[in-house]
Amino acid sequence: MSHRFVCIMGIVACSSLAVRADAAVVFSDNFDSASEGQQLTSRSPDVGASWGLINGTDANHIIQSAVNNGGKALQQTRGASGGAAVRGVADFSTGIATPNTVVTAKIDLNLAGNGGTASCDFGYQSSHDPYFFVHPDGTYRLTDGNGNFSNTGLTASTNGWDTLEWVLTYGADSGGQLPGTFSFFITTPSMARTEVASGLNDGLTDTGSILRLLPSNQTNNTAIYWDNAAISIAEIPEPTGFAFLVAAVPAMIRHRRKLA
Ligand SMILES: [Ca+2]
Repeated sequence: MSHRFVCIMGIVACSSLAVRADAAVVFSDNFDSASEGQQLTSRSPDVGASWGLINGTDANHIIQSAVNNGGKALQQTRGASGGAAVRGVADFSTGIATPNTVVTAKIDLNLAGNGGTASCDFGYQSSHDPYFFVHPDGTYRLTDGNGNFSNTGLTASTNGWDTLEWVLTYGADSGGQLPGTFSFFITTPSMARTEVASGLNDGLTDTGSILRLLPSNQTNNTAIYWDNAAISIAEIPEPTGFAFLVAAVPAMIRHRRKLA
């Protein structure tokens, strides 16, 4: 192997290492460290800034172990006349909308056979947060960042844990805003992780907006359950070591032919 080839391989290896950072968790809560019966808003998430009340009362949001997807989970109860919603806010310094990143957000939902429905917003988008919701007919529906609705055609489990997951890609900054597109994945007790939507338009997000999740109970007189909420951010590799190799090897071969 020529000295020049070894040099090029060395550059490729370094370039790969430099751009492939692991995803950083900027918000997470599995609720397991809470005490039985504790109000959600009285504690901080495992990772991230805070849980805040959006709708209803603190007593509508209790951490318990009777229904859980590991350890403890959040019970969200909606009364006869009021909403129930909370907002989990990511870390203020790292959990922000950043150019050329992939943001993954996940949360587990259990309707616990109570006839309830639910929704959850994700992101921070100035005009319209993308969100999923369980329609009264039981199917998972999505909105994009422009408020356009789509039906995944999948029915929410009535008594079991479903995992809902956004994978959102932010592009380059343009005038202080980030264009984004996202895919949506659902896992149920009877279905492996499945992509049910892709290429949805997230609209424009102000660069530096703090990321958040907003789980909400949408049916009066029901209790629903949430567990394992998380948001992570990974940088998009650019250019990848492989792309560099594809570009570099033909040039190297041409160079060697000239020398021969
Ligand atoms: Ca848990």
